[in-house]
Amino acid sequence: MSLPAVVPAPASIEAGSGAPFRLTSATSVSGDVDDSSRTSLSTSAATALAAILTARTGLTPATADGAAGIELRIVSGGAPESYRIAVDEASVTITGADAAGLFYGVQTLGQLVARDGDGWIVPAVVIEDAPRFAYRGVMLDVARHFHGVDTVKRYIDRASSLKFNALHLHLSDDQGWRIQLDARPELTEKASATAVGADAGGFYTKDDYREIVEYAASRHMIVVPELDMPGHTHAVGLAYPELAEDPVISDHMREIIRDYGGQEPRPATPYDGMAVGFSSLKIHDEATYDFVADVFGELAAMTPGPYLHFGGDESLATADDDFAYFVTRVSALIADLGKTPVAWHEAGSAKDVADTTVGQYWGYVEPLEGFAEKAQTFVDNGAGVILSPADAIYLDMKYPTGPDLGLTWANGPTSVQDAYSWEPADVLPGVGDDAILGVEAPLWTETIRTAADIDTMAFPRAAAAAEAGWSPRTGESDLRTWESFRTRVGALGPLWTSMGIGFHPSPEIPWV
Ligand code: TNX
Repeated sequence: MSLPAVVPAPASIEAGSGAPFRLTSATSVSGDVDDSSRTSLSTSAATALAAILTARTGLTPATADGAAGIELRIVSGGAPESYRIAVDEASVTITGADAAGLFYGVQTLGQLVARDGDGWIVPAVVIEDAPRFAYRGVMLDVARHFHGVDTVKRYIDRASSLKFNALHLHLSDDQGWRIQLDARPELTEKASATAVGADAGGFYTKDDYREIVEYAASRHMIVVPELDMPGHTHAVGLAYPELAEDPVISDHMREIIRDYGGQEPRPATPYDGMAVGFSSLKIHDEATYDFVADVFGELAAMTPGPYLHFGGDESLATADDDFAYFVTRVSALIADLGKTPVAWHEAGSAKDVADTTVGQYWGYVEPLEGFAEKAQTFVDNGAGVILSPADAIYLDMKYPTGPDLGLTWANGPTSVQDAYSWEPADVLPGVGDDAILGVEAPLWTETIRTAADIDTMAFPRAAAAAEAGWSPRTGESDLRTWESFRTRVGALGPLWTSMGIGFHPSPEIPWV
């Protein structure tokens, strides 16, 4: 008998021999959800369960005693975020080691629900599951194109259903500054109105940001806010011309302008093209560090999660020594705020980067020259790395067959199989599980304008990233093969459709 399809693949799954559990209008939900002392812990799971069952089946489970029930329990002691599901004819029991584990058990249950004639069943099964990595992220670039609170919430729903637990928001870039800060109101007043292609910009008010953080928390995701610097800062110069160097137009940039169109960046003029690497903050001006202290100080106070990301990628207009000086100072400043700095791997060229800084590797599955060495700095410091290999899980890469969206620079187009076929412990030489904090799938938005665009680019490829972050390593589970993955993802089609996910119906996947 074939196993039910679960994505990301669970640590262990065994089909039961008995009859399935039948979901009916009399099915009840009970357990820690009714225990008032635990309400805050378990409401997220009960709410998620009701949402999934209603979307998928139209049934509304009652939280009173019913005919046969789904029981939600938290029993502490297990690994963080772990859960167990046991299904037989009489009951469904989900036990989480913590509230997040219970929530993930509910997500798995949502995938198990299947049609049976006119009714709905959950096949008899026992699943024991826990994540491989503590950090499982998605990144959304809200700077190249702004995406409002509702779109971000939609993405949180979708990502948390795949057991992602971090939402990295790329809040600033050359094209715009997207977060209101009381200490520096000019940023959103003067540098948020535009986006790539002269599209409308936008920004989050402090209330918007709080709403996103709270919504994410209710789905067991932290928000990792990024203010990218010292490059990617043309927009800062619109608000504070005195902090910005004039744009540096390289040959590489002329190529990008030739390939993708757009204007050359000019001082004090909004930039709406797609080139990178032309802007820099002034490195040897104390006013720059006053600015950095203001923006990260306020962001730290607004952000309950442990991480503040300061970018550091593609600072091609900043001299190497200056870049190292800047990275050293800014990482120390963030550490002094009591937060864990995160930076793109280039920041590892600064050997004095604060030693708690986590590096985010965006090179290829097979690192090009020099990339692994930079990432190694964070490993040597004991802080570790987040893996975002661009040729596998950059969700903004074009599909080989698909909509006319996305870029191709990272060995693209990127198939679903490309997104799946890599093993985290095999990317950076000598960097194994204990130095890998986790996996993150970025979605840059130069060409991505709408919530529907996000769905198409992220699904199904985000599921491949989820599996790299959550599931047992390649070779340690029969489920961790491309053949298994494509079949399991295909089986999720009806659930995704019921959730309103406009996934790309890639011909690589045998959609049910
Ligand atoms: C590279 S790789 C970037 C972004 C672009 C992206 C487009 C990295 C850290 N930065 O600035 O948006 O490519 O794919």
